[in-house]
Amino acid sequence: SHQPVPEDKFSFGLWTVGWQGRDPFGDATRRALDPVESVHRLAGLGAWGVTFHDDDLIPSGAGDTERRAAVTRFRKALDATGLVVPMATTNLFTHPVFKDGAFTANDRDVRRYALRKTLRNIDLAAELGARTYVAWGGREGAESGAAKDVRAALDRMKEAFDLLGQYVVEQGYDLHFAIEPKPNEPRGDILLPTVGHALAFIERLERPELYGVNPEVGHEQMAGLNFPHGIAQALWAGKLFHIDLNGQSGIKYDQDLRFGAGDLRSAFWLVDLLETAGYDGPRHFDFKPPRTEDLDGVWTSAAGCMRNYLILRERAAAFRADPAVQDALHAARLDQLGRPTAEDGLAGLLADDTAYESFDAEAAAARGMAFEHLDQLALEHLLGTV
Ligand code: GLT
Ligand code: MN
Ligand code: MN
Ligand code: MN
Repeated sequence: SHQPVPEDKFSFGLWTVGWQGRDPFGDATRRALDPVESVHRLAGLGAWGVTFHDDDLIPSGAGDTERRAAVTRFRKALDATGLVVPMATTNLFTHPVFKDGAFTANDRDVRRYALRKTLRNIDLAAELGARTYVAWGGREGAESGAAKDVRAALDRMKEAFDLLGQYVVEQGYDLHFAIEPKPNEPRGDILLPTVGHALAFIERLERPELYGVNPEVGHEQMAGLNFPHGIAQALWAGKLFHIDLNGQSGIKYDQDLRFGAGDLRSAFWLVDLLETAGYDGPRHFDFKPPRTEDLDGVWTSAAGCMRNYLILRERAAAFRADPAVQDALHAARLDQLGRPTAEDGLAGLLADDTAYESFDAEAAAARGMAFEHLDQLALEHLLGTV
């Protein structure tokens, strides 16, 4: 069935359905949503979890009493609906103080403020039971050359993440971090622009095991990259801690379309990968219902994200189960790719005449790979013609 249930682990950011449609050229087209209202609506649609930035829940500048009241109301809504908070994050991009970044701002006092703001919300994340803390460094970057010493900025980025890691360890929180890459927007160029950059950065941290990635579909596609390939490498590295699902049509501004819109073929292969790899983390939607929509359109868009995932999950499973596909996979020699190249070791490889001296490269070159047949079967399953 295409009706989502909590076991599907679908989650939404408060800022997604709550986006009022403000863009660089136009004002808001929708009223603000009360987080409590969003929790109830999402639960009604079959979602499992809800996520937030500190500022989505607690108006910035709120005093302690107002802060407590906001958290208490939110928790009541969670208790009433059964929705969980699998992840939380910090808003280090909206306030003008972050115009040159947060953890890597040139101004040291801004960096210290950003860390304190994050540490404060980590306490709230732990209090609400979150297991993952996302860090999207949207303002960490530059529009010009000499203004940012990138090596120094990476030193500061590492310093920040090491301090955050130390804090969760010292507090005994069961929380790990997921770094979210993005190539550009809002900065001209953002640091840690792709999954690959983030994975390499993580290995330089003091406690690499505490950090993984939170790749977003559209962000990798903005860089022209193959999203399922990036996800496969993150899974291979044991670093897929979280994922932001949405839609994007090619290399342009960050569209944040509902999941399934945009590059549908890529979405099909993504769902196929997540499901066959046994990824058991949240399926988190980070989309923006277009500003053409009223609130009915917002909930239609949110429901569509989940429904499209479930349809693709069904189509991908049917593809894998189809005997014709199994034959085609065999003809395409996927089983051979799964086999080590030299079980016989280096000595065996060197001693093997058939590997080189008598290897017939012309005959091997003449073998067709039969990939077109396999891909046509995939397309037919996606289109629902089989
Ligand atoms: C912001 C950004 C998203 C990030 C969120 C987490 S906020 O909307 O565009 O991609 O995932 O900070
Ligand atoms: Mn995101
Ligand atoms: Mn995005
Ligand atoms: Mn976004």
